Amino acid sequence: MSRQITLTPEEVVRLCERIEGAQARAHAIPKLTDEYPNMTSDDGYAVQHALRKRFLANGRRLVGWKAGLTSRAKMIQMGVNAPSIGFLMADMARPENSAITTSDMVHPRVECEVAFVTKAQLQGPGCTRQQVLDATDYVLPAVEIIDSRFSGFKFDMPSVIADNGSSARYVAGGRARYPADVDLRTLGVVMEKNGEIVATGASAAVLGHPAEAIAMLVNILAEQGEVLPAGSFVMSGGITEAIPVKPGDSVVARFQELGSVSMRFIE
Ligand code: OOG
Ligand code: MG
Repeated sequence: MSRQITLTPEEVVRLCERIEGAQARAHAIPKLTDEYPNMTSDDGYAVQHALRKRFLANGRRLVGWKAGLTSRAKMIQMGVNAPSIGFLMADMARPENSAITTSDMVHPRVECEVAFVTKAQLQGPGCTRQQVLDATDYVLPAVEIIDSRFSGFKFDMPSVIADNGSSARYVAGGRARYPADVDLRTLGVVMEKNGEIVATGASAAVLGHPAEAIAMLVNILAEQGEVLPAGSFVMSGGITEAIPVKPGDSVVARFQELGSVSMRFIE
């Protein structure tokens, strides 16, 4: 499959710097396709790749990846029709039950996800759900805090991919389980904000089975000539729509069989 790149290398660097600045200063920018209407998803991945190289060069550590836009609820909420992937750095993690600052984000939202930790390398193309399950050490519940850098949280595929899939923070916790000990299709989740239920769902909402999202991620990595190393932390995508949060909010995500993940938000 040939990649469709329309941006010049100089434009990739320029857009990478624009995204990096918006992330670092938490300010919203217009979606990239306003200026580059012919941008493709492959162009988006070229910008994301440049961003990852820049972060690594700055001494930041890669811990894993995230699949995004893998449930219908998320695709409908964001008006897109395909999944995407993004990378996760160690410094994006926040401890369970901690106070998470919001002044360093534009318009954060929370979503419940099943996370996988791998014990063997996974490689595409053609990676399957079963290969993912065989390579999984354990699964655990996670909350991703996404924060699009685009005005109004509105974007299209090329733009959101360049913005690293809106990745901002993540909190893992609850109870780790072996994948063979739980039915990963039927896990119920309840998201509470300030004691009220704001979203509910079941894990099958993620491509029928969350391991399917990890296989999809591995296959997208393969298109970029990359593998998923053993020991990776990988999030499979929001099960329900994402919920906006502001200072003062407290959030609990309760997962059947996997326990719960809590956090609160401060200025
Ligand atoms: C894109 C990121 C999507 C998920 O879990 O679906 C994502 C967005 O909605 O801003 O992380
Ligand atoms: Mg997510």
